[in-house]
Amino acid sequence: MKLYDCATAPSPRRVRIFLAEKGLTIPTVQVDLRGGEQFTPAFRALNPDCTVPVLELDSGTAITDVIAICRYVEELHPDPALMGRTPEARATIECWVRRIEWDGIYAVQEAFRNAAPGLRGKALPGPLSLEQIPALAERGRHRVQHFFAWLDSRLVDHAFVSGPHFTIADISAMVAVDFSARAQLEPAGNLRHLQRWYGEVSMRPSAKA
Ligand SMILES: N[C@@H](CCC(=O)N[C@@H](CS)C(=O)NCC(=O)O)C(=O)O
Repeated sequence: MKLYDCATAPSPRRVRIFLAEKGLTIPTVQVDLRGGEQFTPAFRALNPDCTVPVLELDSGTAITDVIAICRYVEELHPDPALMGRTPEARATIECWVRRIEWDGIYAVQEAFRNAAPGLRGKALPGPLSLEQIPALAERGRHRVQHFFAWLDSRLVDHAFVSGPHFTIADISAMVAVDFSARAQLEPAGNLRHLQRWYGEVSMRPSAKA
């Protein structure tokens, strides 16, 4: 197995944290996204979407999605469970993760990629050359604040996003919060439940991954 990674990118970090929580290390190849290595013919042959992370299996199969990679690893190494042990837990954790992706990670991405000077003509990850749309950056900023308010309310009476246990939902939400700092959109200090949770999850050794 080989993990195609980029140390500075949020999506592969979700996988790195997941692996660290499992106590696993996988040989890693760094892909220089700033230098455009994701667009080389060799990388396109592996992943035509030109994104990381990619988990390349010994069979040659390439898994090109964060959650699909985590699912594969969870099935091979069920402990500690990070994606739920029961059908109910698995389904609800998946709901939280999708919500965090749509309303959190993609909202930060919308705000960041439509405004960062270095991403002109690259408003979305992937092979398409798309121009930035300032109104989308503005919309993204608004959506991120809505997401943080929701996350804060979710954490009022839950230790972690999905309940009493740390899961992939916490990994995803923490990465969304850290990603928001790149767009100067960090959650406000008065979101105290979010801040309590963030202080705890970001102190876990895996957060350094
Ligand atoms: N489908 C992927 C998308 C991952 C993604 O967006 N990766 C970004 C890094 S965070 C990327 O590779 N960007 C390449 C680029 O911007 O050209 C997933 O969620 O696993």
